Amino acid sequence: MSAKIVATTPFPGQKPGTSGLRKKVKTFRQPHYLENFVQSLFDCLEGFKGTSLVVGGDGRFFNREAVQIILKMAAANGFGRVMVGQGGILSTPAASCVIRAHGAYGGIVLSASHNPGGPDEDFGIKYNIGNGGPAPEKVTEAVYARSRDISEYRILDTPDIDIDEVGTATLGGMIVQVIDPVEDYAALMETLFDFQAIRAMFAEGFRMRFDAMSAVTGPYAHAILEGRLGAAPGTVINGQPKEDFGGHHPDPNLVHAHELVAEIFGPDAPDFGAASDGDGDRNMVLGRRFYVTPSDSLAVLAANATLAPGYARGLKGIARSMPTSRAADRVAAKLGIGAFETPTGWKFFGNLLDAGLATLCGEESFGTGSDHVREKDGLWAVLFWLNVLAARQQPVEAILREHWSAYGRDYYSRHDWEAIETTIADAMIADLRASLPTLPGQRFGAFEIAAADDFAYTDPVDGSVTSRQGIRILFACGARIVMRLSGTGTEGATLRVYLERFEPDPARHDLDTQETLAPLIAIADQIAGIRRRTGREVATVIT
Ligand code: VG1
Ligand code: CO
Repeated sequence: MSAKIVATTPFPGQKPGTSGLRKKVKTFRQPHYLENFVQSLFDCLEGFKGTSLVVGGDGRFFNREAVQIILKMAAANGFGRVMVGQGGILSTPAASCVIRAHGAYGGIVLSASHNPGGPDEDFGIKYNIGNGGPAPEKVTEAVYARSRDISEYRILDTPDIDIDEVGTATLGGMIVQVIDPVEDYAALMETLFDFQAIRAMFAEGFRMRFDAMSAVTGPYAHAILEGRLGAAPGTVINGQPKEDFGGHHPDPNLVHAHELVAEIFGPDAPDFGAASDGDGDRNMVLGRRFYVTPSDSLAVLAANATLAPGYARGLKGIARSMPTSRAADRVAAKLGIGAFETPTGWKFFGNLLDAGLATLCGEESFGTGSDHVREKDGLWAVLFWLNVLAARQQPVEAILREHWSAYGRDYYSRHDWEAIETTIADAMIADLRASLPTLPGQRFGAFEIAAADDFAYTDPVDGSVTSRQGIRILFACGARIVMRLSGTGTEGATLRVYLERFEPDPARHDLDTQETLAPLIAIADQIAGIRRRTGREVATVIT
């Protein structure tokens, strides 16, 4: 068994986005394509000979083939050991957990997250560093640069290895350890949350539904919710990972998690509902006939954090991505702890977590997490909510209403305009940027623009600056519009419009969200010319 050196030519356009490299499966299956990326990555890493690498993915189509390629390339490049999830499965947060628990050099996660899977759909690959978090920009930029002048890669010339049985084998000089993908993760969760109280709540008849969306969290949810916590069998739906996610978008929002949403807003609704995305790092949380916005979820968990044993000593700080509503900031202010505003993408939280500046982090895009790993973590958020519910013995809705009474409510919505022609989207953002100086002072009915900018972030730990992270339009009344282009789409461009309006008065906490935000929706359209430029009338997805 010998390492083969294969001559190759670079592929253009392998630029990784906010979460690694995402392309159509067809693109990934071109000869040498995946290999080029993996070799470019290994070429940019130093001192990994003999160390461990963690590998796993969300189980989507091409996951298994990709795992085999990576195993053979890791062996040919000199890794000492690869820890791979059984069947090639590891959720993103579990991969982060395994990297940290075993002191691995880093990890490769195969996923395109919420993007659909299947032979004609999406695939993705991302690299996580030794702290368990997504590779920082300087690494992804280096990999991209390397992929543009790569001329050869190393791979072992050997048959595929069995990854379906837990155990250890060798591949060339490298050890392949097939691990239970749930074990380390479940053990970590038990240290953070009051499993006994949650178990008692289920025993008393508390009902929940968890929609794994035929993606990676199925095995985790079955083992933890129905197994360790004793939730009734059937609590987990769509719990079997499928290569095409059953033909759905594994995106836990009101649009895509329709089966769960129908039940939670239906006649015999359970007490609590939740869903997770393709790779298990996102979460949607629902009470009986009640939707919790991700921004509110972060704020409520922060305000109630000390109810969970893992956070009983309090929080160091709270970080949120820029487009996330400012609900969490008010909790941080009340707790007297730091509040951080970062660009979209979990990698920007890494330094804050490592430096002990923040404990909880969240994104409006259904991502919540903490310093227990270095990724957002869907099931963690669900368990955190269960812990809060078990401790407070109140319905989700009552908890939210009390929270709004104490802190005010942020009406919030995101409108996604998907698959816009790239040239149109780019021109729209360029024109918006150019118009920024003219915006302050402009009036639209009762709404006057107080400030407008293109968000730039200076990392408080390493001083690095990330600019052009989204157009922010702030109104004198405190309302806000944010517009930015998605970095994770695989088809054309996606414009994301984030709308937000603060309402301190509890007598006005029962309004319809879209109606309340309607003036802002109209202003965003007027300023950016969305309908005129796209020729469309409504956003593709509204959450
Ligand atoms: C989206 C979300 C962002 C998230 C990113 C990765 O990015 O808006 O908040 O961090 O997806 O999420 P964008 O650039 O398309 O807006 V995922 O679940 O990879 O897991
Ligand atoms: Co995800």
